[in-house]
Amino acid sequence: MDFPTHQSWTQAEVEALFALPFPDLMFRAQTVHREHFDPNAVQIATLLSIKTGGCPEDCGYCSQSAHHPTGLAASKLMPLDAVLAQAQAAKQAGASRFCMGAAWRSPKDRDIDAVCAMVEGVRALGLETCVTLGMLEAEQARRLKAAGLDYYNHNLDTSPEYYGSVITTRTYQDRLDTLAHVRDAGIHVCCGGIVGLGETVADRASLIATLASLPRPPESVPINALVRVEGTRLARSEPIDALDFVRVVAAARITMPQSFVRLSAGRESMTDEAQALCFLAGANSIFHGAKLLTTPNADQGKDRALLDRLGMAAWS
Ligand code: SAM
Ligand code: DTB
Ligand code: SF4
Repeated sequence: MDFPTHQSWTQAEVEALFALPFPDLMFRAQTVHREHFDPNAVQIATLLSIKTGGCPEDCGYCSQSAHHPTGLAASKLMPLDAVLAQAQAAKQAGASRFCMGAAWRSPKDRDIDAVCAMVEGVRALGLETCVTLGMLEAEQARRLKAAGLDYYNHNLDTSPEYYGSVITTRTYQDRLDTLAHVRDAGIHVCCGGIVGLGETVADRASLIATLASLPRPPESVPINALVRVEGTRLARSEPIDALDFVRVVAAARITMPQSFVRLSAGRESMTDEAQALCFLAGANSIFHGAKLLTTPNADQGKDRALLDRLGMAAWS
């Protein structure tokens, strides 16, 4: 099959990428990667949960859903000074990007006031900013843009076909609407998904094709491997094979050549060798820090040692 060079990809075309012999897939991904990025650099991002737990949504994977008995204590929105102290520490530890997440279905207008102040403060430290706050109205997106927000993260999570088995409290269209508001406000879109939710290979291809065929592809594409949290509905899902995970990263790179592809949740349970293959496949960002939002992240010392062993550097 001839693969498209244009922006629109079908599920069948992405399935054909997955079906390529691994060396051919990796070669294609590296070739595309080198046309647009320094292949030896990764962007270091740090995550902070600014409002944890008690979320009314029923996302089957999430530790923060009130539908799940995960034992996670719900907290209020963090105060500005505490957030800025964490951002400063992240910068000191080598991060150039700071991502703040809140366990909301959608923020209230007064929440937006508080988050705008956080965005301004984090930017003033010289860090790129990203927030993920749930569904957003058009005016809320414009206010975040005015505060200087660089990226808004809102994931499609999985294929349109499998979505209903993962989340019932908001629709795929709700997510697409939020992405359109973010795009229209002039904020960069950070949108990806999770694998290892019990989806099929066809679902993975459909997710990637949907992302790549958005009116404009997201500038940032996080690929998460499910962190299986005890008490969540999907805690017993079969983990994805490491090489199949690499194939998803490669397909994201090939179909969205100019986007940052972020090796996001799930690194803690990946070998160094699997992570190295993800970098070869075109991943060029990692979350660095003791925690993701609520779960442990890969060890920070091991991250530094891995980048050293690979001769790779932090992108800035
Ligand atoms: N509440 C907001 C929302 O869902 O839009 C923002 C925070 S939410 C935790 C951000 C994203 O993290 C989710 O869309 C999902 O893709 C990812 N995520 C959450 N829990 C995860 C888990 N256990 N493993 C992997 N990814 C996860
Ligand atoms: C994304 O795609 N992955 C990050 C970020 N966007 C907000 C979140 C990962 C969360 C992993 C589970 C946890 O720590 O609660
Ligand atoms: Fe709530 Fe976000 Fe978790 Fe879904 S993923 S339950 S919306 S915090």
